[in-house]
Amino acid sequence: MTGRDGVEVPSEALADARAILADAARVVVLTGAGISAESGVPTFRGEAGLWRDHRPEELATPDAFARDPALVWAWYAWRRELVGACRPNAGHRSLAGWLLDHPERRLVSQNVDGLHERAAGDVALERGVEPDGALPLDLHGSLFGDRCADCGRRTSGRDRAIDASSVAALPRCEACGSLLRPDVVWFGEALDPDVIGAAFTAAESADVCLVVGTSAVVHPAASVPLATLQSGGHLVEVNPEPTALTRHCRVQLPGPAAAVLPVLLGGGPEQGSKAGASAT
Ligand code: BJW
Ligand code: ZN
Repeated sequence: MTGRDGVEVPSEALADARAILADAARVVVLTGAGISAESGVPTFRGEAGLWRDHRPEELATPDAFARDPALVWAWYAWRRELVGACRPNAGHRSLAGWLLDHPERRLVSQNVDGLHERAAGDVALERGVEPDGALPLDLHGSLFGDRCADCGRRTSGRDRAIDASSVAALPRCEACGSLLRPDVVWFGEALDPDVIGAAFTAAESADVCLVVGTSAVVHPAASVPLATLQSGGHLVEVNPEPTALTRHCRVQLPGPAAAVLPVLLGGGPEQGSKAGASAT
């Protein structure tokens, strides 16, 4: 994981990004797994990614679940435990505070970890306001939700202990008795049309799309910033690595989100170019 302390953010790029955001009447933010990396949540791709040892089609597809539901559930039970012990970091908190300050900014997330929701709740509570303006449109569902694989009935999976030792032990729907599955969007499945529709509407009318911690290879999520671009808006990216979108960006801020966002958006070290942010 990238070191947190003393990350240098190029001051010229930082000034450009701040100016672009200050000039924008409407901003949409798209986040990916990288924003949660410094909370301890593994990303999907890359050296330390979740899929270094598993191919996506072995675990995150409807076919994989039909073939071996216990294997898929074992992976999700492990991730629930891991992510459940993680906390929002300075990047989530900074973003939540910035969104609460400006209702014309919209957060769209590919993440299923619930850390944006928790940061929004924490920051809103500290301010004595409602968290709604900082809640994300969750494109890929929630790691902590369950859904019946047959009738679609949704329930919370937060307090459910998963025994994935055999298919017989897996959780079942109380309404119809079919297997429950995690309430996430797998490859080949359609995103909720209302959610992805709202994301594109926000992106099309945005002057800027701030793209944070995503490799931008999974569609349709990766097309959200392109909608802003096609409508004449600009992209600003926060990512320690170049991505599929970098060549389209007005500004790329190379660094970890937990360090860069507090410097860019506030809620961290004031006005300096040295981003000594830490996970909270
Ligand atoms: C840091 C950092 C730090 C590190 N700070 N940054 C068009 C073209 C080609 C293919 C398609 C297309 N349209 C659709 C497809 C097919 C497919 C797809 O996109 N495939 C491509 C991969 C080739 N898409 C789908 O199947 C989608 N469904 C669909 O299109 O349905 C159509 C349909 C219509 C009608 C009926 C039926 C069907 C669904 C996609 C679902 C994706 N689901 C997953 C799993 C969710 C559940 C789970 O978690 O288990 O979502 S896949 C996985 O990838 C997860 C993520 O949300 C998603 C994106 O990953 P993300 O967030 O970008 O993570 P990484 O790891 O890739 O990147 C991390 C980044 O962070 C890196 O850049 C690092 O550098 C950076 N980073 N540390 C900041 N500290
Ligand atoms: Zn059911």
